[in-house]
Amino acid sequence: KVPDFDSLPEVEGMPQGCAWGLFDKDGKKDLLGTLNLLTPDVIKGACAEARDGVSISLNWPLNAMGFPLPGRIQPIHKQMTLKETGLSEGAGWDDEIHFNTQLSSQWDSLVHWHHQPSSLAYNGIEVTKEGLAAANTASNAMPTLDHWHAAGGLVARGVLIDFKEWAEKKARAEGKSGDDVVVHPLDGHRITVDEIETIAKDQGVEFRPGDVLIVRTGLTEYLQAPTPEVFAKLQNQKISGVHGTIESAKWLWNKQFAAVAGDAWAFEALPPLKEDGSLATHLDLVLHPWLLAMFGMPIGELWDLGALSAHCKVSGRYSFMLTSAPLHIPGLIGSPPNALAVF
Ligand code: UVW
Repeated sequence: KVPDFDSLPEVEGMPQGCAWGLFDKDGKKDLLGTLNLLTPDVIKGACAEARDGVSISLNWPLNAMGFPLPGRIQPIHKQMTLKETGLSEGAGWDDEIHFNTQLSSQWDSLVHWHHQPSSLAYNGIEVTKEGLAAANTASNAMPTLDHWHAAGGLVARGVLIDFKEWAEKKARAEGKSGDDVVVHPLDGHRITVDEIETIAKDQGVEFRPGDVLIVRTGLTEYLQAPTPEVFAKLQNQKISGVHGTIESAKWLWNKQFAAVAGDAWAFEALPPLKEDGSLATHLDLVLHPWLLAMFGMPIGELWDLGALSAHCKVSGRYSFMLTSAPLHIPGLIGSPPNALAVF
């Protein structure tokens, strides 16, 4: 049983609620964080969700972001005949890819965002270039995504919280119609834990320890082929997501989620807010440092949830078996999730 936020053992120099050391074993620093909640019983429960023979990919194409982003290059995908590679005169093809792992569907590993005042990552680990450059996963002491492979990847019960669907249903129930019903993911709605609980109830789903919480705002569906309206809204830099507050962080820990994910840009709503409610910068993100660095809870972003939403609506089932295996590259900071929802 994992202690709740207020009962977590004190970690010197860190605020209450820091989970460093909790999953350490045999004197070795843990590198998996809340993936430790995926016990054999939890995985068996997740597998029991796969009973309808339906599998849905949650992966946005690597090149789906319909416009350039500062600091995050567009993927370069080079396809070559075997002759062009110099390998063989035979007929056939190879390809090479160069991409930033944060531009499309992704996992943020536990080293992507640190506890800002200390610059320490999960478990108090100081992340260094030398550490990240470890030649293989076994010698890599940074809590990066490649360690998931030694643990068998991620198999968990996924739960979709379809905020967009619920908010638009609510708008219709309030008598709105036409464009007034649309809850746009670029209007910067801050989804509270009360709303998540209400949506779960409305969808008839209950959370269990070890679940992966997946929140849909509809964002990837709007970004793939951006209209002039989308470009105009992007200028405001208001992106819907889970409300980035310490209350949200506490709730996410206390629910014992193995990970969280969504189609939002940063999972948490942007821009972040300061404690007095005024707009802040990325330095003041709340859920990134709390989840990744303090809890060891991976964050999934820009997952493509349109087809999942449609299936959940038709089937009335909002829980499923979720599988995900990041790329296996030692020192991997972010990765396409290769995520599947199986019903
Ligand atoms: C933000 O852009 C805030 O998040 P990430 O770096 O995880 O994409």
